[in-house]
Amino acid sequence: MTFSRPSIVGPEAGPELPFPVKMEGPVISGFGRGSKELGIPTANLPVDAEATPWIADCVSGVYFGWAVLEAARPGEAAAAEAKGVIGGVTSKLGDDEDESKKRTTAVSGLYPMVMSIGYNPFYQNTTRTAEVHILYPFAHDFYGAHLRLAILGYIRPEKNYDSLEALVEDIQFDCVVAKQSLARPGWTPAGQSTALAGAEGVTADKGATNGTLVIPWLLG
Ligand code: ADP
Ligand code: RBF
Ligand code: MG
Repeated sequence: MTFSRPSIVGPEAGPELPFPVKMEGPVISGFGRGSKELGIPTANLPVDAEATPWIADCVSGVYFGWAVLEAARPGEAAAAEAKGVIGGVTSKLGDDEDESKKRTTAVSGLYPMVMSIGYNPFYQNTTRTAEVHILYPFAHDFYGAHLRLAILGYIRPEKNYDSLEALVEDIQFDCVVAKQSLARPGWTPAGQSTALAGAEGVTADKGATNGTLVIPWLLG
């Protein structure tokens, strides 16, 4: 299948209002439909009317931006760890302070993301969900970790599909759109080393920090 939609969205200079939009919360369990098996695991966030009043009125569809994953928040890290989900490396590590730091920061960082907000017509959900696919191949789950999002732009409305393959293909193209759109300096956080640098299909050099985008609340 060929795609007629553009592979880069949003103005060259950077995000425009109402973006950036903030969303954050602990990574919770989703419907467990096997997104992971499809190669597109999605970290689900609580849709909370108080924390994100805008979400009830926003257009359902696909958005993109940056995600800060913090596996090291007191409490959350401990809870996630108790469930054995962070890193999966606990058995290899001792309990001294350095080792525990390594363990809880194993997945922390700034990552490009693409997300879906809506009812997923393909599955006919009755409640609205927010699910984030981080564009980085993690080796392990991070349920319970704190995820903070800077949503920077909108890609497309949500759709129904004739087949699961068609849905997956469209999502894969969303990932290309997000990566290419975020690779522009006006869309890349200033002074940061991001997982996007050196990503396949992206021209930024490894470790490049040529971004000019400033979002004060993104990093903490
Ligand atoms: P669920 O239905 O519980 O959301 P998924 O199959 O969507 O299950 O998998 C989501 C989980 O996979 C996330 O909560 C996270 O712990 C893990 N995960 C691993 N890699 C990624 C990734 N690149 N993006 C998002 N989640 C990921
Ligand atoms: N579900 C839909 O029913 N229609 C969509 O258009 C749709 N777009 C999505 C785009 C992205 C980037 C992501 C991460 C998910 C999307 N979903 C959509 C949700 C999808 O059905 C869900 O993640 C399933 O669990 C995948 O098997
Ligand atoms: Mg999910």
